Amino acid sequence: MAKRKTAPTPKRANADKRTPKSDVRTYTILDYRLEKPNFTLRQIRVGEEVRYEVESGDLSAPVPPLRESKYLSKQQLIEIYRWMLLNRRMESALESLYKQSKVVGGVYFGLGQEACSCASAYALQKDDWLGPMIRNQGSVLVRGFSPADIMMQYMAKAGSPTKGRDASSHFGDHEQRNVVSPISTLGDLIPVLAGVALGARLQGKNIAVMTYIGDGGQSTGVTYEGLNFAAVQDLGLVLIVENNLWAYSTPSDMQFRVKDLAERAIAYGIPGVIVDGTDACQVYDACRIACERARQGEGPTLIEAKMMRMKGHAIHDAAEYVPKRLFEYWRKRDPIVRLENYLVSKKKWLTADANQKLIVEVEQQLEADREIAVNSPMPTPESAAPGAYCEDGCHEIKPKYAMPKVRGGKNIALTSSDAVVHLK
Ligand SMILES: Cc1ncc(C[n+]2csc(CCOP(=O)(O)OP(=O)(O)O)c2C)c(N)n1
Ligand SMILES: [Mg+2]
Repeated sequence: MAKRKTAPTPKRANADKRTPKSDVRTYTILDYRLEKPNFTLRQIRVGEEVRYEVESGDLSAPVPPLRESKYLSKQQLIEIYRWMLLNRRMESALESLYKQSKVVGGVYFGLGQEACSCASAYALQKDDWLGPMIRNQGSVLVRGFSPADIMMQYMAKAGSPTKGRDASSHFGDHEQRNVVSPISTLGDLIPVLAGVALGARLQGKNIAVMTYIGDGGQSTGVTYEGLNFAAVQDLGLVLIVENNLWAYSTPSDMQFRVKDLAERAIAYGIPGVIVDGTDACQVYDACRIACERARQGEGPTLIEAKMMRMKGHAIHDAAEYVPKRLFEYWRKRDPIVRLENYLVSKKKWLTADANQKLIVEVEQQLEADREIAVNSPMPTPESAAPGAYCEDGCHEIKPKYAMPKVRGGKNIALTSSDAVVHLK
């Protein structure tokens, strides 16, 4: 049989030119991890449904130890552990409240991400600012909101930080706690926090401003714009990229092509760091260094925290598309269990009794806060108007209760007398 002629391989433009050594650039991404899980997933279809299976990767790898913190004292690490416990117990209380139909709207969980939220916010100082997202209720607790505040918020109670105007985590505190309210549009908090750092700079001080973005949300254009702005202005932004492997039902390897999201830092010209997001010590140390850099006016840091979203996107999502074996793998890396073992068995910084006492105290605190939240009244209709634009009543907005202006898809023209906002 005649041999088929193969077409000559096209010559690559620069194939003959050796790259001179001086043109080779190398970059460093600091990686704090003591293990580097590397799973690939295969998409499968079951009828109409799309699911995933683990295709490769060692699911039986032993759980690594926690990395020793360079900075945390025994007392500080126990405090972080307590915040993480409070974070988790509060979210399970919220789940029960939801099942009792007491929650208005949905509930988002940070299960498996407590070390990332609590240990990062713990690295902030009083003058620094925080911009939490939905999975960061732990950060919000560390920053001084009580579990009652958060539970009232989810139940839209009158006593909640937004006085019942929002039914999830859109609340902040610009006066005392330096917390910017989360913005649902993913990525939008990043330029806002960069702006906070710029504002502080204009007032003569460099501060650390910390916010979070997911593996999905980091694909947005505004993430690039915000972080690039912070980079060129040397603003003290600490951006924690929460790579929890899923964005809704999209696995992270369908979201980006780079191996590690920390590599994105190279393109911004800023330091990039990888931490195991289930190891509170690693999270804290990386955040502490990033915050110090920020306060020195040295600019932003991108920290990629690798972990796993241990529930569905929100309470309505049973996460059927996630391979069960992946859940099992990460369950063994539960951030609270790992820290508990470290404190009790490895370091012996907590006796079994002291640990039990601490857990009981957290539960008692939570029960007391749950009572406050459940017993808080719902807001009155009249309370919707005051304080919408300012707290002190310097703008008067008269409530007007009437029929809706739009009915059956038909617009009813507004007249000037319909205007109900009176500004002084
Ligand atoms: C700009 C924008 N696009 C889409 C959405 C809808 N949305 C809300 S959460 C979410 C998934 C986010 O995934 P990820 O960023 O990985 O965060 P995670 O939920 O895993 O913490 C999407 C697509 C949104 N809020 N904003
Ligand atoms: Mg995600």
